[in-house]
Amino acid sequence: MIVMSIAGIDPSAGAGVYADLKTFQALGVYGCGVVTALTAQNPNKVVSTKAIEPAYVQEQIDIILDAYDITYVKTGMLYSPEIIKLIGKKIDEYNLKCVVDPVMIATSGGNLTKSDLANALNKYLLPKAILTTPNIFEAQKLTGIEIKSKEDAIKAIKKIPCDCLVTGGHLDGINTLNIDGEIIIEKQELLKSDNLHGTGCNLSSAIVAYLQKGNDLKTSCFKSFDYVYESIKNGNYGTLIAKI
Ligand code: PXL
Repeated sequence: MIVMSIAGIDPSAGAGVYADLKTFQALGVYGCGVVTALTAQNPNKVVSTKAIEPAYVQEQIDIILDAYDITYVKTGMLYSPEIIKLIGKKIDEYNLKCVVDPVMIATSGGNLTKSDLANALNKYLLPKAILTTPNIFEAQKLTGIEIKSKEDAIKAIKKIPCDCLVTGGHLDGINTLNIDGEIIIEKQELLKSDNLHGTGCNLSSAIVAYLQKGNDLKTSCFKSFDYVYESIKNGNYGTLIAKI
């Protein structure tokens, strides 16, 4: 029952690897965490990031997979095209099933990476992923299609080179999914909250946890909507409301 997150560190632990590990734990799976970058931030702002060298990211992945038989992996903040390319290679090498949270912009609105990662994601990673979970801004960057409505989201999702969930947090709660060519719309109630930091991280790691537990992709997405909804209700402290 072992899964892996490959992402950045947020020391406030609402987002990034620390948050992913807590979600894995809350949902009853053991998680490993490979670090791609450090950040200095709190839930309101990111003040700086420090990348880990791609060769050292590789060393972490190889030593974990030397010891553990892992299938399901999620990626979060990958920081650079070099690291994105590396993860694409590792998916092939170890036959990984990867959920890609194409982190480019935080829920708080701040850019999390210096370079434009959309091209690298489209070229090296998304074609090898089992699912990607962009918010509307990330989906816009990946496809070049401006998203202001459900119809825009459907147009964009068809251009993304893998199964995809465009999250509805910035689109009136309308989640748009493309799973095996089936377009699914799932509208959720939006909760008022002053802490939405890390909701995207928690969503994608919940999907991986539910997949590991034997659910199919669509079921894993729907169960994860409920998990994140309950987390936000609890001030976005998901582990307090473990629903196993
Ligand atoms: O939620 C996106 C995200 C991912 N990874 C790290 C982050 C954030 C948002 O702040 O800090 C490390």
